[in-house]
Amino acid sequence: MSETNHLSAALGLGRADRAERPFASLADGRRYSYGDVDAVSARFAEALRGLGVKPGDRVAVQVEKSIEAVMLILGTIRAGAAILPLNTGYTTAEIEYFVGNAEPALLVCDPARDAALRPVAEAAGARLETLGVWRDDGAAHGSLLALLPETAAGFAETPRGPDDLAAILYTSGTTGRSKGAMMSHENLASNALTLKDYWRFTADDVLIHALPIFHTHGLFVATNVVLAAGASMLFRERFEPQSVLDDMAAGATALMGVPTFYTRLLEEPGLTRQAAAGMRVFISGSAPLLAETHDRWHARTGHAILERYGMTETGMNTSNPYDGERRAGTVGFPLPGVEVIVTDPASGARLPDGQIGMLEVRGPNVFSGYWRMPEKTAEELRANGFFITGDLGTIDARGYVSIVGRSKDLVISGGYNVYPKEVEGVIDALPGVAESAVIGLPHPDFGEGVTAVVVRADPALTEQAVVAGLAEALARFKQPKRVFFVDALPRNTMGKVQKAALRERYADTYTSRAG
Ligand code: MCA
Ligand code: AMP
Repeated sequence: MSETNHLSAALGLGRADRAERPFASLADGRRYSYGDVDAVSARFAEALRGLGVKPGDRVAVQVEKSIEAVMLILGTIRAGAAILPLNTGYTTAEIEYFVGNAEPALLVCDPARDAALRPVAEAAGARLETLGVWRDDGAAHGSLLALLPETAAGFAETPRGPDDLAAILYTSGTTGRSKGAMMSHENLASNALTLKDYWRFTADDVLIHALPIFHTHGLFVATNVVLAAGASMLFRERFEPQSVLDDMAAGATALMGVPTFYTRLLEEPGLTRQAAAGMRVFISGSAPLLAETHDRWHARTGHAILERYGMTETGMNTSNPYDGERRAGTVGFPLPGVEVIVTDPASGARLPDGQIGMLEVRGPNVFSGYWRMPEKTAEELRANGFFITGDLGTIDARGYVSIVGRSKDLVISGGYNVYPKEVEGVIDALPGVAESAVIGLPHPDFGEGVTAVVVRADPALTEQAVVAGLAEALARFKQPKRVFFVDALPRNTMGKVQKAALRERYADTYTSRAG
């Protein structure tokens, strides 16, 4: 039995020697030191214990981004439970599935969602608490803050070993329902420490944190790298280009973002070489960064964006180098300790460098399986430890990995994954729809725009009616930006819908219009 809490120790929580150092600075003027992080997250851990949350239990959280939410997440880890973060865009129907599947001991939501989610929690046998913010400007505090003990003096973390469950992250699938990727303490700890070193984060760094904290990028990359380095962050509730420019002027050294951050910043006249002069590194991931964006950024700021590649199931796999050439259109080298190979998608046989095939990854970052879905786990995680990513790529003679496509039917919109199969299922169930195909089309802002092509059973069905019909079932970012009607979907001789033909036909839907 482990004596320490593995992830907490890797992130340096409870380390007395840095208690005075700054951790987070908020837009409303509040500041948190590392001593505050230790004290407040310990109080959250004690509150969870008081609510009966036991080691190994799941704590599901759907709350707006706040520093209180960060403390709750850290407190969950320190109490030995597993965190289950949920996108704030998910509808009640979507949450119902996750909570039913993961059976958390506790569901924490925004005060405004209490009425909608209480029946969901009750049906799953979970307790429900609400989490607001600590400000006294009329903002709701919620029930959980009132349960925190005044202090957590003498707090002892629940010991957890490297293989113990730290988090469950749901990712949709190309078939069937969403799968909960089980991340261990070592998965998260190893990745945070590796990235801190690879990207040279130190206690002097100041990260602009403008990503959501319910996915890997904002939580296990951005926040954990800051913690592991003892660095600090300018913690922003959402991404706003002007606020990023202000933060760059106010002493920030690093930014992590999805490509949409960079394309939106490029629209700002204030983005200049001078504005970026204090910055050490700009990092991009979660979706492909166009080489054109990389080049424009370099020309405007003098900085080469550092692109990396990851997945929910694996954390980060590859990264362009800190020193050395950051090659546009590539995702760099396998991270230390991570193996990346290219295999024949049909046979699984390893392919020589230079050929295009399935990217497979193995390392301490790779998850242990999908929650209660052993068959799905066996389909994607080989017995030899390699995870079949569903991304098609190649490795060049110098070792740079490039992603050239996906074998999985997936759309990535503004860094959020949307699985066409899930959207098609909901559209097909609408009255007046015969069948549908959902595709991703080039989109100037989101990279890919979710688009539906529908065959009507009722000729009077409108685009507005289709989108309105999805509101209860699907988060906004999954809903099609446009719906087109056709008499029949193009199919090949096997009867399979030819999505490539549809993508070609509607290719300039978003790019030919302004914005
Ligand atoms: C917002 N909308 C979107 C998206 N975001 N639609 C499609 N895709 C999106 N990503 C909708 C809004 O609901 C709104 O709809 C309309 O688009 C305009 O919203 P806007 O105010 O422009 O959006 P925003 O709030 O500024 O958000 C855009 C964003 C955000 C900043 C790019 O989507 C974002 O923070 N994305 C980051 C996602 C992320 O962290 N991914 C990492 C996953 P309407 O007005 O019609 O209601 S982790 C991962 O992928 C792996 C592990 C990895 O490698 O990192
Ligand atoms: P998620 O399921 O949200 O973890 O998304 C993971 C997927 O995002 C990967 O399988 C890739 O398809 C994609 N992805 C992440 N980073 C990059 C990148 N730098 N370039 C291209 N695709 C990426």
